[in-house]
Amino acid sequence: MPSVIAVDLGATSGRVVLTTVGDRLSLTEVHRFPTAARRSDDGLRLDVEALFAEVQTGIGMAMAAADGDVAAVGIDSWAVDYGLLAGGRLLDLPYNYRDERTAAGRAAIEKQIGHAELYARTGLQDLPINTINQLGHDLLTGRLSGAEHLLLLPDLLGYWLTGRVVAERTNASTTGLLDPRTGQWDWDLVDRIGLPRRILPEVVEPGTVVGPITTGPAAGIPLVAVGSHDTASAVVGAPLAEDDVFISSGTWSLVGMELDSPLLDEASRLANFTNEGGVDGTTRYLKNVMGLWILSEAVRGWEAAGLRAAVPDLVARAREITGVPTFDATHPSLIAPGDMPSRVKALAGGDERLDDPAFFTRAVLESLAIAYRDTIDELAALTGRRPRRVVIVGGGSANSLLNQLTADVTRLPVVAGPVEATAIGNSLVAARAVGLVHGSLSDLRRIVSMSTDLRHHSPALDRPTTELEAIVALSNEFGANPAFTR
Ligand code: LFR
Repeated sequence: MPSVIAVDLGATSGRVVLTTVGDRLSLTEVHRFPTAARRSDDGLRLDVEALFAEVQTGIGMAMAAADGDVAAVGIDSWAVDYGLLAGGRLLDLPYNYRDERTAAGRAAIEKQIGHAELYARTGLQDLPINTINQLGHDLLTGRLSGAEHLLLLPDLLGYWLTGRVVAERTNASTTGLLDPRTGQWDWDLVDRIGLPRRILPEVVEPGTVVGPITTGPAAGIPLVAVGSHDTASAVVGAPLAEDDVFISSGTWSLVGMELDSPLLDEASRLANFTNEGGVDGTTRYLKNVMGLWILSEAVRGWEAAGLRAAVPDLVARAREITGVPTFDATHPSLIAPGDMPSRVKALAGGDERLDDPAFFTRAVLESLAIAYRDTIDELAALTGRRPRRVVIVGGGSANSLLNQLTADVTRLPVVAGPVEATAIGNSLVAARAVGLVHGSLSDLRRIVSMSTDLRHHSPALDRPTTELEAIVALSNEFGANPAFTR
C-alpha cells in the first residue's frame, strides 16, 4: 500500500509525517524542526528558506522510510503569513503575523473600508493578524511595488517544489481578500485598498493536484494542495458528528462548527466570528481564542529568566490549585510576543498570586475553558444549532486537565483526540486526490475514528456554582428538559 507524506508547519515546530492510508491510518513522524519566527531589527521574520531545507530533509527521510513508494505530498501551515516573489526570488524574509506592524496596517485598511462592509464581503473576524492588515502595512511602506506574486506559506513551499504559482482556497480564505460565497478573490476590494491585482494567484480547491514535484528527493511525485490552512486539515481530521463543536487546540484554540455556508450577518460580526473556507465547500465558522500560546509564551519568559518551568510539571501542579482569578482569553493584548504574566495580570485585576507559575497555569486553563463556553453559547445562538459534544483535536487535546475543565465549564461531553488531527486531515485529502481513499468528509472521518483512541471526559456534577447551574448540569446529563440545555 503506497503512503503519502504530510508536511505540517506549526507555530513552534514543523513535522514531516509518513502516512499509510487504508481502512486504518498509520502515521510515522520522520522529522521535526523548529519554525519559530525570529526577532530582528527588521521585525519578526520567518526564515522560510531554512524551513524549505528542513522540509526537503524530512521528505527525503520519509521517501527512504517508504522505500520510495509514496503517492503524494501535501503541505499545511498556520494561516495569514505570506512571501513576496519577484523574478522567482523572495523579495525579503516574510513577516510573522505577531509583528506589531499590523496595528498601523489595520488602521490604514480601516480608512479605506469600514469593518462592517469588510465583514459583509469577506466574513473574517476582526483580528490584527489577518493578511489584509499585514498588507495594509506593506502598502504604507511601498514593500509591494516590486512584488510579482504573493504566496501564503504552503503555496510558497509548493512553488519551490513544483514551479507552480497557486493560492489554495482554505488558506486564501484567511487573507480577508476572498469572497466566501464564491471562493474567489474580491477584486473590487483588492482595487479599493490599492493592491496590485497581479500579485494574487489563481485560487485552487483543496484536493487539486498542483503538479509533479520537480526538485529534491520526491521529484516526480504529485504535490496535492490539501487543506493547506492547518486548521482546515485539523477539522478534516476531527471525528465530528452532526452538531458537534470542534476545538482545534494548539498555539491558538479555534472554537467553532462546520457549516454548509457562511454566516455574514451583523450579529455574527458583532460576536466576532469568522467564516473560513473548509474542504469540500464547507465553512469553518469559528472564533480564535488565544490558546496555549498564553502559557508557552509565559514559559519562554520564565526560562529566559533562569526559572525552570516545564509545561507538564506546571499542569500537574495546577491540578491541585483552586480559587484562581480568570481573564478574557480572547483579548488582543495577548497576541504579541513578550512579557505574558504582566499582561495576564493586567487583565485579571492585578492579582499578585499570578506570579506563581502553577497558579498562573491554572488561571490560564480555567480562562480558556470559560472562553470556550462563552464561544459555544454564542455559536448556539448564531447558528440556531444545539451543540451536542465538544471534539478537541491537536496538540492541546493531550492536556487532560484542560479537557476536563472544558467539560465541566461547558457542561458538555468532551471527546479528545486525535493529537495529530492536522497531519491526518492533510494526509486524507492528499490520499483522496490520488485515489487511495474515496468518499465524503464523513467517510474520511470514519477512517479517523477507527484509527485513533479517543478519550472521553464527562462534565463533573460536583462543582455547580449556583443552583441554576446545577439544574442545567443535571438536565444536560440526562437530556431531560431541552429548555435547560445549552
Ligand atoms: C492555527 C492558525 C489559526 C490562525 C492562526 C494564524 O495554527 O492557523 O487558524 O488564525 O494560526 O495563522
